[in-house]
Amino acid sequence: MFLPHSQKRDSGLEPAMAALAASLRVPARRRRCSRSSSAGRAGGPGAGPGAGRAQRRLPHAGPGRAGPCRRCRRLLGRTAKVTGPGGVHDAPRGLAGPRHRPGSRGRPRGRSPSRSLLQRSTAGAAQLRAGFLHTEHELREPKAVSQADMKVEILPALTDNYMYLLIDQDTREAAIVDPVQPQKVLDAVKKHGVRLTTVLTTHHHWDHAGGNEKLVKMEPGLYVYGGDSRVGALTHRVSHLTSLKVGSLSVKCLSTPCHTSGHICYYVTKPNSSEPPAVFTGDTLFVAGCGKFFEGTPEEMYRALIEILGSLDPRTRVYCGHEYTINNLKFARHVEPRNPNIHEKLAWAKAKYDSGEPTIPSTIAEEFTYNPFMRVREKSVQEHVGDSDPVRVMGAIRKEKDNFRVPRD
Ligand SMILES: N[C@@H](CCC(=O)N[C@@H](CS)C(=O)NCC(=O)O)C(=O)O
Ligand SMILES: [Zn+2]
Ligand SMILES: [Zn+2]
Repeated sequence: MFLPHSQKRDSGLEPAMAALAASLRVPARRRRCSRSSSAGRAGGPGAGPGAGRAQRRLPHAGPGRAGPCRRCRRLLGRTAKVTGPGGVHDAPRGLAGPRHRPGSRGRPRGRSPSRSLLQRSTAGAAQLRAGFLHTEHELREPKAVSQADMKVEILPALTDNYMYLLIDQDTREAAIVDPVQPQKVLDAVKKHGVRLTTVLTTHHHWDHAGGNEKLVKMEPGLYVYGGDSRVGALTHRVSHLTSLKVGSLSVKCLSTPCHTSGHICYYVTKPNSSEPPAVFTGDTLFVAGCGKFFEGTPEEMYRALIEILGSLDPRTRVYCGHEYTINNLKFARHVEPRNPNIHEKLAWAKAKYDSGEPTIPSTIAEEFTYNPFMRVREKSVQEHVGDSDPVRVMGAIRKEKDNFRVPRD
């Protein structure tokens, strides 16, 4: 049934519950608020971007204020609200749809996620919700990065994803990167008074491409780009160095297989402009980290990070798919404890987190100073691994991060 835009809302929960019924692969504990934990933990590693910060006393963040949830300290998105026992809640990430296999960092000690889920799934939907959900999650606010040539509106989505509204200032034409929450996208389009023509999909995973079908139903005629036939509602399959336009902005597609085999990063420049370009890196490059190697090899990630993204204009602003900065920097600090850039960026990121602001964007030049996956040619990183081959170092630190327990400082 067609509804006017004003009546459409992303509950976030229906696809989530359907996904839950279809699959028992929810990383349960990682998605829970500390208060609903039977162990009485005050959060814990893996609880979100601020995991490991759970013991810190933060000023009260009351309803409507930006900031971390006062119960579990996680920064949370605006739209995934559902009504459950005790009031309005955010749909926890574990209910937000099928995702990749959960990171080991978030698992409860001595309990596998699947076992934990199984226990929950037998308790019935109501109890399941009650176990997962809690009240008064605060908001992660959108933020705009403006230049004379382009504007990027950072739109927090789900628990720690980002969508990006890219606006060509000359023509007011816009593209949306990874629109997993379509209503939120259309609200931003309306707010800016721009003409949305284009969807840029970084990869097919649900938390990035899962809103495509719904968005094209709400806004027929959109061009949907992506590098993988698994991307929903795809109209144009792109490959390495495919070029396209968003108004007067030039977008170059960069094939960066590894996290998924069809992953694309989008590099955006304005011809004849002296302002910095932008790159949308999805789950290939994060601030201070990189994506898991689900469908690729260390060689491929080396090529993606060092040879492709690493050779862009160093001033290029990096807009990545998730808010993982704090946890990534804690791992970076573990790899290079004496790198002052890591300590400085971590202090900065914690301050951002506490004020509810994104740690996005960084720049390519900055990433080379603290991101261990961009620093595999550095002696300090190689010494940590005990190997001087940069590709093997890439593989070794990825493996180490997959099993890294994030400290709670
Ligand atoms: N570590 C993630 C676990 C979720 C996860 O696996 N995320 C994917 C992208 S959706 C990933 O590639 N993470 C990179 C990493 O954990 O280093 C978290 O902090 O929540
Ligand atoms: Zn992914
Ligand atoms: Zn992702």
